[in-house]
Amino acid sequence: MRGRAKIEGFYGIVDPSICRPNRATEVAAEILEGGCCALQLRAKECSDEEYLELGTQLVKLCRRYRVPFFVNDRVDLALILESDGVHLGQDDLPVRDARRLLGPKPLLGWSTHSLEQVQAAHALELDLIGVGPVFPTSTKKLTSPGLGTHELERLRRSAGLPVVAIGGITLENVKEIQNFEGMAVAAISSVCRAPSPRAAAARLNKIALQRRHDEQL
Ligand code: 3NM
Repeated sequence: MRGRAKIEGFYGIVDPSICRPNRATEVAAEILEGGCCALQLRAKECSDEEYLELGTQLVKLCRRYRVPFFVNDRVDLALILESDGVHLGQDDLPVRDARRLLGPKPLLGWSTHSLEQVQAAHALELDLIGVGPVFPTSTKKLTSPGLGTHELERLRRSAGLPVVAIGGITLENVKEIQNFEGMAVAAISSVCRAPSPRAAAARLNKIALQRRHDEQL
């Protein structure tokens, strides 16, 4: 398998617009305590200044837990924050250009939504891909109503890179995903809005780690 990232278990994403007001740092700390293989800041509604302020807090927390910190979409903010990785969407800077700006070190992820896009990822210098939405979600505007777990499995098998399954994943439906080999699971609303983000992250992390080898719980 290509890619330098060890992405298994829960991939935490903190979105301040989904967390209760001014609770994003607290939610990030809880996710790190609960357990995750990476933490991403996704803050499309923040100003750049707000993003950098919050990002600085999250970088510090991630360093303490030795968990890689990812910036969503923005290579410029990633360079300023010296993040461990950047996650790009299909409409962001092309992967090759992002890599040229970032240099060789930072990990690079790319969102994919179809087999065609997963196959296109084979030719790119990536460390991981997102695959989704697995289930319907209102957190991100997407044309697909959800790939479903069978299609997710088909894309996981053809990825050749660590995969982060994303989109509408909850503590209940995560169990419908059969095989987590080389795959982590990401969730925004079901963790950021949980009564205890710590407990929600810990549970998702445990399920994803236990199911890496086709184990059935
Ligand atoms: N990317 P929630 S779905 C950020 O399919 C994101 O690439 C997706 O949020 C993709 O866990 C999504 O609240 C939203 O559904 C995930």
